[in-house]
Amino acid sequence: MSRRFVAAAAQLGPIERDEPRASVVARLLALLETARRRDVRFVVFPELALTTFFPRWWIADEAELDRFYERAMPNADVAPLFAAARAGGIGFHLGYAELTETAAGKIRHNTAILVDGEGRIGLKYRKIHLPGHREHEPALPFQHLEKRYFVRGDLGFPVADFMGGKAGILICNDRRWPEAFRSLGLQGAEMVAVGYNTPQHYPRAPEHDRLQDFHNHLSLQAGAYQNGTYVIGAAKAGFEGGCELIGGSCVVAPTGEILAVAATRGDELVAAEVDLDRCREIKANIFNFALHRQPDAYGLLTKVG
Ligand code: CDT
Repeated sequence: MSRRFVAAAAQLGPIERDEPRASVVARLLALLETARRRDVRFVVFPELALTTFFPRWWIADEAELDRFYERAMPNADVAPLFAAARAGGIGFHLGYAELTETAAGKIRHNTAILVDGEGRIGLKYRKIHLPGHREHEPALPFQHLEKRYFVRGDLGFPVADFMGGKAGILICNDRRWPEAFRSLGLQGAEMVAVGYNTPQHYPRAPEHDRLQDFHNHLSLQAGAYQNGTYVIGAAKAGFEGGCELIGGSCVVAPTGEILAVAATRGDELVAAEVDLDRCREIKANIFNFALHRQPDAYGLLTKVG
């Protein structure tokens, strides 16, 4: 498989709380069709791409909460997406809420997968850095209940052989943590898919509202450069459920340069050519880990407590 191809972030505009899966999947299919016409081989959909960003609400009714989760992947709702991707030979990344029934009860994860051009799931990741809070905080203009609605991912930070190279996944808040990117970089990641839902307004530090787009690109660009990897960041954007989400979906080169960036906060395909061999420019030079890293001096990084 050629290591040179066009990759894209498939940014999504708002998904409202009652928007049916069929309608969301139709939007994903429209973006995939645009990708096919533009000869894109890999498409990154956002975090929790099948539903609204439901952690912004306190949901006391368990049946209502369960509605936002997938119990199997693929399933009947997303089958058309898998079929279209297979027909077009297009790989994709998809974020979704995952519910697993066990003898001990329900386990909930914020999950994302890579699916290859033949419709096979090649990698699964469960979000490790879950931001926000566990309890209802009615004084806030909106909630961020990821700590309540998900448990920490239990799959580590895996990479997989994918699209002729090595690929990994981070989910939203993970991108702000250099350790998460470095965990993928240490395994040779050449392409990292990052879906995100990031509010423009941060109620605990509103003075940072104006910096949200900057911090997004700062994190994605630093992660790309410091690990010599392409990064494809895909936002859920716009006014969703009364909350404004940033856009800025982009494709970042291993040099840290943004190759393409969204111009809207709606459904938009943001595409750029990727040449995985360009990762060597960084991996063999300034961030040649074998030559220059000093892990025995980094003990503090993994010290617990
Ligand atoms: N989805 C997600 O992880 N969003 C967070 C918001 C942080 S504010 C609680 C982010 O890091 O973008």
